Amino acid sequence: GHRSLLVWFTGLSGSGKSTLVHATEQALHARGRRTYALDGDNVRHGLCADLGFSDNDRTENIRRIGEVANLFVDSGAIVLAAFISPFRADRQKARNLVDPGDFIEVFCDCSLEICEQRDVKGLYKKARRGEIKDFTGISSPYEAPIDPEVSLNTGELSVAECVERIMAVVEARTQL
Ligand code: GGZ
Repeated sequence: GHRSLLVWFTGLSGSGKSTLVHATEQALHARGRRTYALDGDNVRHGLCADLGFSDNDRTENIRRIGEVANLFVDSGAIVLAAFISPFRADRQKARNLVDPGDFIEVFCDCSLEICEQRDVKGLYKKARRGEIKDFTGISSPYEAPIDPEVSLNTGELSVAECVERIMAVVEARTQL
């Protein structure tokens, strides 16, 4: 079948969302599937350039991304979205935009300790020093998913293992 989907990656900064989106895209392309990836790089500089990281701005960020993602789903693509999306209610609204069964929530479950240890971009260090306010996990909340379709301990699993688990769910959903 050729079913379009919205695969929604949520987790802390540095939990592996973008890495997994790009690795999953490669796996989907290898199977001839059309994809579209949304992440901070193509959204926060344009569509959401007016938004910061207050609770209200994050909610509006996720609202816009959900709407855009839904348009790409309408176009027939498998959409992969990588955003912290810290609020359960906002993720639920994104889920409700697409047909039931067309939303796959992927929880990139990595402890704050590991994300902070890695600190790929040095943002946690800055947040601890008070140089970035409202930083997720430090001075802004993260509400973990309660019943995600896929939950990945990204601190322990390899990228390949994570992609395998995501692909299993995607394949099951698109082979109807
Ligand atoms: C969290 C922040 C912040 C604050 C800048 N809190 O690891 P990154 O750098 O590349 O990804 C993070 C990104 C988060 O943007 P999102 O659009 O995904 O957030 S949300 O879904 O909550 O709207 C991080 C960087 O932006 N960043 N300031 N205060 N992350």
